[in-house]
Amino acid sequence: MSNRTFTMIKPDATGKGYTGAILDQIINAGFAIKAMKWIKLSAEQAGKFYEIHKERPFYGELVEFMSSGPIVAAILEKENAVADFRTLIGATNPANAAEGTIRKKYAASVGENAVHGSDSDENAVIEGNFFFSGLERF
Ligand code: DAT
Ligand code: MG
Repeated sequence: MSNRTFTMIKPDATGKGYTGAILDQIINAGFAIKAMKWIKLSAEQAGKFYEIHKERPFYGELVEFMSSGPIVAAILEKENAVADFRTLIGATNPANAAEGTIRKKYAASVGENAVHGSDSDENAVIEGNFFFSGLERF
């Protein structure tokens, strides 16, 4: 089991000024930041990141949203990182997310849901490599 995951704080959350509070909650939950950057994706870059969803009906909306403002991308380390981070962020739809989770507290809708978390060890590596070179992490 890998001890790393990949996250993004999405444009809804950065735009509402939740970045600091979300990073606080992530760090307080025991995740160490191994790489981090504040960037704005182009529609082309967002489309490539979410290519796995390109047949889903919400793909266009997702790409437009993810390129609408700045994001924070980060690689996180903790024992059981992928599963524990998914627990910390809560269900995709904030209406179904558990009390106290990041999405419950900060997300407005299923489409604009504040944070991303990798869904497997394999995707955590792929997604981390999408954003960070070897020089940018440790
Ligand atoms: P998750 O981000 O919880 O892994 P996912 O991989 O199924 O969820 O979907 C990726 C993102 O796509 C999700 O964070 C928000 C968006 N999305 C998912 N389902 C959606 C829906 N029914 N309507 C609009 N956007 C949706
Ligand atoms: Mg997913």
